[in-house]
Amino acid sequence: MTKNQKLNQWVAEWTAICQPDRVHWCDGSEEENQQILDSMVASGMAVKLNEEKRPNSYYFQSDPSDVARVENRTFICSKKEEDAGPTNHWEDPVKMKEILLQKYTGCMKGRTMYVMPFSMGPLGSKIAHIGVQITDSPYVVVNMRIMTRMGSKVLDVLGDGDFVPCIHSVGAPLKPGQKDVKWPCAPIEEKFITHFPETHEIWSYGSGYGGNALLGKKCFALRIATVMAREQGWLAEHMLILGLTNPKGEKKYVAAAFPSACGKTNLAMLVPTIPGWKVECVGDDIAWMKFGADGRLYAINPEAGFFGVAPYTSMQTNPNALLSCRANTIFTNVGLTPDGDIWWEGIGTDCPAGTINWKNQVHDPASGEVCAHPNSRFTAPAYQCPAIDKDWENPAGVPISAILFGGRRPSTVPLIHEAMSWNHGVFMGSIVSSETTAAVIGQVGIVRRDPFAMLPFCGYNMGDYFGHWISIGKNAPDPTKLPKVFYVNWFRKENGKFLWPGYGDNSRVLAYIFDRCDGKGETVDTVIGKVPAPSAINIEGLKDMTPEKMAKVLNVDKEEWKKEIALIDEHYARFGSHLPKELAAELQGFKQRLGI
Ligand code: SAT
Ligand code: MN
Repeated sequence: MTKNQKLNQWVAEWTAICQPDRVHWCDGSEEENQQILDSMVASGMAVKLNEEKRPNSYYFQSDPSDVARVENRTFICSKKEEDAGPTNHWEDPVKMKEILLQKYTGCMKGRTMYVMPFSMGPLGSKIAHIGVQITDSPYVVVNMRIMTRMGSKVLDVLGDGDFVPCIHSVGAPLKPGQKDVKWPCAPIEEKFITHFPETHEIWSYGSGYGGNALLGKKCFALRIATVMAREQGWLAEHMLILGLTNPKGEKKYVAAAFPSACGKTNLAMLVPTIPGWKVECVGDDIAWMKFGADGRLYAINPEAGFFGVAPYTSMQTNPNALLSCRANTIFTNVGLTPDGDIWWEGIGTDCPAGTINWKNQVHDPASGEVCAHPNSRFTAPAYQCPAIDKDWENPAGVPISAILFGGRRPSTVPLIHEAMSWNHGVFMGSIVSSETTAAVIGQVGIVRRDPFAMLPFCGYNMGDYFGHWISIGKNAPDPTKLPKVFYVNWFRKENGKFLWPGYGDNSRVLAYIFDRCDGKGETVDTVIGKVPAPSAINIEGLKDMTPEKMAKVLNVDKEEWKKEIALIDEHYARFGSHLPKELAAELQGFKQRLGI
């Protein structure tokens, strides 16, 4: 119980609906966390990992049907369908609440209802916002404690203020005496991840998986926050934030949007291969940005941890991520070794004999099956990252000099190009496209439009969201201080092989971006924007790279882009009258440059 009447009332109301056996208000303490973990180990939900190898860390296997976000079960329930727009699934809010209230009735029988007050963003920051999640999943509680600032401290900051109410149940009530399963959840067609943008509410049912169940993350910090940001004139984005320091010790911050499982965590904490440069991490998934008193755009990371993709994270590809999960980490759907540690494909060592796979069977490397699910995850506290930026919890945020968009594109899109203006940058963001990954249930490897990497994360009409980005440029206190906008593609291929080495060598591209923000770095104008002059990107010491190969990496082929135009036309047509006229003009200008 708190002094906040609205909160007490809300909890009482939902207790009556869900009918849990117990209600537990989370204080966020060490002791509470340990108790919950111990009880999960006792019930067989969790395995405690070897204390010497992986201190205070735990292992979980999900139900095979509950391994990723479920976009076709994710709904934006605005009063009018048009306000959800063509890219979201819509349902009438009254009808959806009717359906869900039936499901929620008695849904926590036999379980504990946890009440978790949490802050997205440093406690008390002006850019931060508070939510309260109720859940019947102890797994969700221990994850939320890593991913957000969670517990009693939040209630002190909340006072009698307003919060975003987040309701979550795994949708698996227990009958008297019924034994629980390892990972309770509802069948896929009974999962609902729903958002009510007009009332800033989140109702999630039937899934225990990260993006569906840790409601501070995608549901609040993106879908509901995009709505709040539009109302209040700021930006809630699917972006990493990194600090970049050059050999002279000068520092700039960069924000970058890529779809899920396209390497945001790797870029956010990369170890540069070029001497003298340093990358530090502010966040790896979400950025909230507001203008500061000096007219610059400032970003905070609303999260407090990393919910990262495990496979192919190694001391070679991302040592800082691997070191972030050396202790105090939760692992989900990776492999479990006989000595009580974790293993996944691409971790950099051979799989120890007798390792258990994510489906709880002894892994047989000869079977062709993977040991860790491709979307298996680690949940690690951000402060454990050796490359964490000293200002990652600065309540004022960090000033952003450049914004990057990108995706996985095997062809057409060069390593990097630069927008000619803010509106052109918005155009670039609006046409982001990428091959799909295992982060969402569905087919992997098909190219789809994923504007601003926000396709599954925008809480209102995507056309209006484009308009909001245009208006940020228009209303900027000082347009000369707006970040520069770039589009990158690490994934261009020739004969099925990547042309660019990626990972730490992406620092070469970051160094070029740094120079461009200072008005340096030689460029060439092309139909899609400015690309680096042939020698503007430092390829010194890069094995297997030649000027000829570099030319392919940077090539802008007009014929390929003409083919792309048909796809952009189709994409834009979906937004009808919600497409901002500024973007229609950008597309028109692009066509003219292509001579069509
Ligand atoms: O949505 S999750 O946070 O579970 C992972 C992702 O898609 O980025
Ligand atoms: Mn993400």
